[in-house]
Amino acid sequence: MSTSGTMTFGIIKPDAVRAGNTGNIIQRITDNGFRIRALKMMHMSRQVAEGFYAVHRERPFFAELVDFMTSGPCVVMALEKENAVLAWRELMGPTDSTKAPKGTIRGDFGSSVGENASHGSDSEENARIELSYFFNATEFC
Ligand code: FUP
Repeated sequence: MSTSGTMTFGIIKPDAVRAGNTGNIIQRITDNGFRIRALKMMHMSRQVAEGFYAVHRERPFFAELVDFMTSGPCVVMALEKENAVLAWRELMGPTDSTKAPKGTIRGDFGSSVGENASHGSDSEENARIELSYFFNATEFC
């Protein structure tokens, strides 16, 4: 039986990679039934980070967000599961790590609203946009 589910886009952010939590976070992802369809480590340029977060460019935290996302390598991922968008956001927890419950990725590995260890798409449409921003069709396994 094949249950392919849907895909979402995730990032293990530079704070979590720097702290040595890449493996811990990938373990949680697979323990929670996600299939990793694509994954790579990359160090975002300013242009790539600004393009990715273009929707936030007028927000007061935009410069800080781009500084943070370009501060070191991150890991970008295509994650597949039934209702992957919602399932991944539940596993990450709320945006602000200081308010995220223990047991969530942001609660356990993040430290603030900005340095929150992970990203996840907020809709299936944005998942498709974000996946194609970082991956070519040939990179999905
Ligand atoms: P999320 O969908 O949970 O990633 O959250 P948002 O789209 O609201 O925010 C995107 C990123 O902007 C967050 F991951 C962190 C950053 N951010 C701040 O740095 N300060 C804020 O007040 C809100 C968001």
